[in-house]
Amino acid sequence: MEFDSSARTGRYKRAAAEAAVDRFLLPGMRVGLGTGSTAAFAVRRLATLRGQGHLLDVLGVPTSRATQALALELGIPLTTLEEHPELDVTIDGADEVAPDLSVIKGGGGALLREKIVAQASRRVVIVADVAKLSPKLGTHWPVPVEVLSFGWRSQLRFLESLGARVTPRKGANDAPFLTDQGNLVLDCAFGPLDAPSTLAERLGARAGIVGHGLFLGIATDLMVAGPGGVEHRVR
Ligand code: ABF
Repeated sequence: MEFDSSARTGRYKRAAAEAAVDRFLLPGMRVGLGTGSTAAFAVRRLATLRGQGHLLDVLGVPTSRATQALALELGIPLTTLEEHPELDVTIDGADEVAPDLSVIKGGGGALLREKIVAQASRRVVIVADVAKLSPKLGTHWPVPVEVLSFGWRSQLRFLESLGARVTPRKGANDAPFLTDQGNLVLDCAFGPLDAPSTLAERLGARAGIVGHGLFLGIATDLMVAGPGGVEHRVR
């Protein structure tokens, strides 16, 4: 599927999200609800189907406070991983998608809960506009790294030593962005990654780094939408 100039506007996100809900959600399922504008289309599609009398027994586990608020606003019944530690499917967006369905996530700052929910799910469906496709992770998007505020400058130096140009993420009024867990996010521009798994191991071994946006071997399916329609890819 080729890049289409209009695809960069994300105009196909809704088609990908709605196709994923229609294809993968079944009555009685426990569903991880992703974060971001594409995932929000999936949440809204679920609400629409519920309004038509379908999927009324589906329970959602939100991946962020923002998604929880949207689901509650739409009347979608929610549960928790404590109640249901294994989920049937999670539908979530991504910032960048590589050909092997490894993805970079975390542009919305929900990367830690998104990964926890995804790894608790039997199926993980990434929904994306074709503009998110990339030959290699890191080509178009930095890797978000969630760090404790304690010692965060040491993490910044560590990440620079790995070759990243590091930008502490800012929130409103130029204050440091805080995740739902109250941690900081350092956006790390490494450029195209030849060995994302090696980088993921290094990040995982560092005390103070509590999460990162490399989702490797986690997505099982991709619903990608572009000018030619919606395509389903399997890892
Ligand atoms: C969340 O939403 C994040 O993991 C990801 O970075 C972002 C994608 O946002 P959007 O769907 O708005 O492009 O899934």
